Amino acid sequence: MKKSIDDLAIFGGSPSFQEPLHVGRPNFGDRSRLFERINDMLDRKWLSNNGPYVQEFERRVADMIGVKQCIALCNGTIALEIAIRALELKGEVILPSFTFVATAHALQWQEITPVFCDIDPNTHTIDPACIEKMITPRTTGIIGVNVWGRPCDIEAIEKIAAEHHLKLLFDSAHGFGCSAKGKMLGGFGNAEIFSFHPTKFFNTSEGGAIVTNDDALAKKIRLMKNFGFSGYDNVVYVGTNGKMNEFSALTGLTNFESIDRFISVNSMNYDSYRCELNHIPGISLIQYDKQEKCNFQYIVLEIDEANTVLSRDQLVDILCAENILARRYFYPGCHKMEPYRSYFPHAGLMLPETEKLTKRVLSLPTGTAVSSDEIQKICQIIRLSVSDGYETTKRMQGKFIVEPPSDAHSFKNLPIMASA
Ligand code: T4K
Repeated sequence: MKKSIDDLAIFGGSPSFQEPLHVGRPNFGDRSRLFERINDMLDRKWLSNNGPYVQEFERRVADMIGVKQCIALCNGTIALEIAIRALELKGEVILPSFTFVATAHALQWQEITPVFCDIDPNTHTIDPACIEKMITPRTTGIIGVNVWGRPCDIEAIEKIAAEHHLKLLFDSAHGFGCSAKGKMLGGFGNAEIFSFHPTKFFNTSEGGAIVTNDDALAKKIRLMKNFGFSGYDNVVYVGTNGKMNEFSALTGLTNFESIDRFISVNSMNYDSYRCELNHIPGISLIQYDKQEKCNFQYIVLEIDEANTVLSRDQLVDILCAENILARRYFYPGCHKMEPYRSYFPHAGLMLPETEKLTKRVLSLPTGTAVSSDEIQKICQIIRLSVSDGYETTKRMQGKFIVEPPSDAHSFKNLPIMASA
C-alpha cells in the first residue's frame, strides 16, 4: 500500500503491479466445452463457409436480441463496411467523431465522406440537435454509435432519419447485451453491427455481426459477405470475404454459456470502482442506467482538471508507471486522425464537446481478469495522486514522460527521463 506520493512509481517507487494490467483482457467460457467443440469441428472437417456452428451462433444471437436476422462476420469493421455497402450509402454520411476510428474508416474505405458530428457531453453519444446542422443534399445516411454500450437518443435520430429520408445504421460494437427503453440494442434503424473482438466482454476470438429485421437487406448481406455468390458459379453482387469461421462461432457459443457471469462480474467491478472513487473531487465514473440491460464492459472516468489539478494525461502516465495500462479511448477523436485531419483541418470548430471530452476521459481495466483487490489498488493510486494534485503536478513538471509504445507489454522497461 502506497502511503505518500513519494511511493508512486513515477517518482521512483516500485510499480504496484509486476505484470501489466490491460484494458480489454478477454473473458473465457468453459475450456472443456470449448475443446469438445473444437474436436467436433475437427472431426467434421468443416472450418468455414456457413458451417453448423456459424448457423447455430447466428440463431442464438438473433434469439437473444429479438431480431429476425443475424449475419455472423469476421469482425466488426467488415460488418460496418458490408452494412454500409448493402444500404447503398454514398456521398456523405453523418457520424460522431468520438468513436473508434473503424467507424469512420469503414466509410472512407468506400470513398464515402464521413461528416463528423458533435456529441452530447452527458451521454458521449451523437447529439441529435447537431445532426440536423450537418445534413446537406449529399447526405445519404447517419451512423449512430452506442458508445460504451450506452444507447444514443435513438428516438430522436430515427425521427431525423425518417424526415430527411436517410438510412440509419447503428454501430453497437460496444452494445451487445444492452437495451434502450427495454428493447435490446440490435433491433433499431435499418441495421446494427456488433463487434466480438477479444477486447469486448463477449468475444468470438475475432468476430462481428450485422443484425436487422429487414429480410431483403439480410439476403443481400449474406451474398455480399461470400463474394456475391448465389449458388455455385453464380455471382450476383460485388462481394468480399466477410465470413465468420467455425472456430470463432464455437468460441462464441461456448462464451454464451457464461455470458451472465461475465456481465455480473463487470457489474460488480463497476460497483467496486464506484465505491472506491466516490467523492474524489474532479473524478467521475460514467453512469449506466440500471433500469436497462447493460454489459458494464467499460470503466470510464472523466477527469475535471479544474478540480484535480492533475491532467488526464498526467494521471495516465502515473497509472502506466504502476503497470496499469489505462487507455484514452477515443483520443484524439477521428477528426484528428489521418486522413481526416488533412481533409478537414477545421472540423474541430464544429466539435467543441468532442474536443473537450477527448481530453477528459480514460478507461480502466475490468472483466474477469481483474480482481477486487486489484481494483482497490488502482483506485488507491488514483486517490493518492489526486489527494495533493498541486504537489503531484509540480513534481511531474520538468519530467518528460515517454509515450507507451505500441507494444505496451514492454512499457515497464522504459525509462522516465528528466528533461534537460
Ligand atoms: N466500432 C467501434 C465503436 C469500436 O469500438 C470498434 C472496435 C469497432 C467498430 C470495430 O470492431 P472490430 O473490427 O475491432 O471487431 C481495441 C480493439 O481492437 C477494438 O476492437 C475496439 N473497438 C477498440 C475500442 O479497442 P486497440 O487498438 O485499443 O486494441 P489493442 O490491441 O491495444 O488491445 C487492447 C488491450 O487488450 C491490449 O492492451 C491487451 C488486451 N488484449 C487484446 C487482445 C487482442 C488481450 O489481452 N488479448 C487479446 O487477444 O483497439
